[in-house]
Amino acid sequence: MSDVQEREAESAGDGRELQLDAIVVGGGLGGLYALHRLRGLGLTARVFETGSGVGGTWFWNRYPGARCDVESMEYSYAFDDDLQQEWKWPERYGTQPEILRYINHVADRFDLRRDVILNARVVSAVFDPARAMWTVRTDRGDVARAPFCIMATGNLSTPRVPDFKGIETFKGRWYHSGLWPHEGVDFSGLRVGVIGTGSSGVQMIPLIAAAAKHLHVFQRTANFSLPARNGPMDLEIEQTHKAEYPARRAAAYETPFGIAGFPPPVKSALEATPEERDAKYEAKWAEGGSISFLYSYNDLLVNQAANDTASEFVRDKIRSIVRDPAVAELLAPKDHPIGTKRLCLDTNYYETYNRDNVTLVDVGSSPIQEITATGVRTADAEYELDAIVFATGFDAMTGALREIDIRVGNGPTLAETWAGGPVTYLGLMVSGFPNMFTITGPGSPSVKTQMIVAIEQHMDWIADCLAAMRARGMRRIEPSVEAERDWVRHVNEIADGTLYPLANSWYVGANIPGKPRVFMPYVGGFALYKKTCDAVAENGYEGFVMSR
Ligand code: N01
Repeated sequence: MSDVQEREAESAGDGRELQLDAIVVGGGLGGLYALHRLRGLGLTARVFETGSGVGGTWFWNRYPGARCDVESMEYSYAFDDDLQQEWKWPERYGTQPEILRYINHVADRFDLRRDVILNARVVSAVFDPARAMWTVRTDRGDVARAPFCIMATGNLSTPRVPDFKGIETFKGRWYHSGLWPHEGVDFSGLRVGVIGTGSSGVQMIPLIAAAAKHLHVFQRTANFSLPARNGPMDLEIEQTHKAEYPARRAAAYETPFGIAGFPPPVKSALEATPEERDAKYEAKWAEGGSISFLYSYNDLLVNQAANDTASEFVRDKIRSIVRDPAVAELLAPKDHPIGTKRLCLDTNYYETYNRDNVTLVDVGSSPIQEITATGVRTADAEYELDAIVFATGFDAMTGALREIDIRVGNGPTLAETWAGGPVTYLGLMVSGFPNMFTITGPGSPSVKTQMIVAIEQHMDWIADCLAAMRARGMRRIEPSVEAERDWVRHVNEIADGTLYPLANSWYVGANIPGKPRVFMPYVGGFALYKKTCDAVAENGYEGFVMSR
């Protein structure tokens, strides 16, 4: 495959037809690293990206307050030591503009842009079994062919606005957190409604409240949020971290979530006295961050009684911050154990409900009936608004892949194959879809880790696999049905041993009406997962079928 020459042939539509060694779908952190690794193997590749710039999640999510919930010193590529030594992060947690600047820097520094085709949404990917060749088409007419296709389509890249009646009649402006206007939005003097209180809502609500004339927050389900304790980068922490970077990155591979520096807890929450527990939770609350808090004890995510102690601690914090007891009670989550939905990190989220210009509307008990010309109508009231923000989330983990017409010959699409929920082997490949890799696909740790660690581990594995195939003269690879079935069973068994499935989260697709309820990420821990992937490779790609 390495000697396949790139050629630009007759254009189809407005686009170009390309013959490549590999096609990458998505120009975010995953797609850019894929391109870098493919080039390193001497392969020709192109990245197709819907956006007008690189960056994926960080290109689209420009809402006020958008910021990473993993600390800056961790949330970056590890593959180049000069890069990680030279880049300076100004704050403990990176803002969206800062992270986007970093990604653009990487694109320039490694000369990636010349192989990224922007403004090109991939609409289909069809594999010709006779030629062992993928043909990928975009919405603007590009056609690219390559033996390998790498889906770097992201886990939270398909924004979803609920199917509210009357939305087209609204006379004001409306926005989705994941499709934010590049020029920003000026909310000053406006009556604004935010629908949704997940990570996006929790981050934007304090800032919109500060700008708007009045803010109504429409909450269907309360979410747990912890203080981020953001601030300027501590220079001593930065220097120490940089001095230890290679060791820390290696150590991250030995952790459950891909971040070093959190000693695993050895004690059950139920073995501690109430005073001990309170002191520990209090210290973690003061320190900020979600991993540290959930790592207070070793059973918070597997034992309901243990979890109750942490959940109740945070509920009490909410009650102590929010002055109106009725509002505090509405904000205190009671329907899921803490940590089983993605834990939010905030700056002044609960404090915001003490402002005179903020009203919490419980749309759990009185659901939104319709969007009207002038605002939102719930079962028992009407709210006049000038602007509505949908912080209503994404068709997570499978949405972007299901939207592409992916098929082999005239066979069923990937969406049809996954009608009952995603099935993969290691979250890396799908049986029946040869030579298609998914970066951080469902069934891999993905969203339960530091995403960039997961991306690098996946793409390193894929690059090694492609090199091994080349060395053996193999042209085709896919998982066996048995290996895939066993992996899916294993992913489910591990999830069932935790409290995660108890929550109506996007991890199980609960936010998308009609989506099958399947727990999608692998929660056995990143370290164990990586060892499994490595062992599979060492054993001659056990569970995969290769052919010439
Ligand atoms: O989306 P969400 P998100 N009527 O799905 C509500 C990552 N992220 O964009 O819980 C009324 O979490 C829904 O209510 P309910 C992070 O992994 C990271 O906030 O389904 N409400 C919920 O409150 C995160 O988890 C960062 O009852 C409706 C909200 O909308 C993931 O992205 C920042 C509704 C959606 O919450 C997604 O977060 C931002 C309806 N019909 C995002 N439909 C950081 O790094 C939905 N909702 C910090």
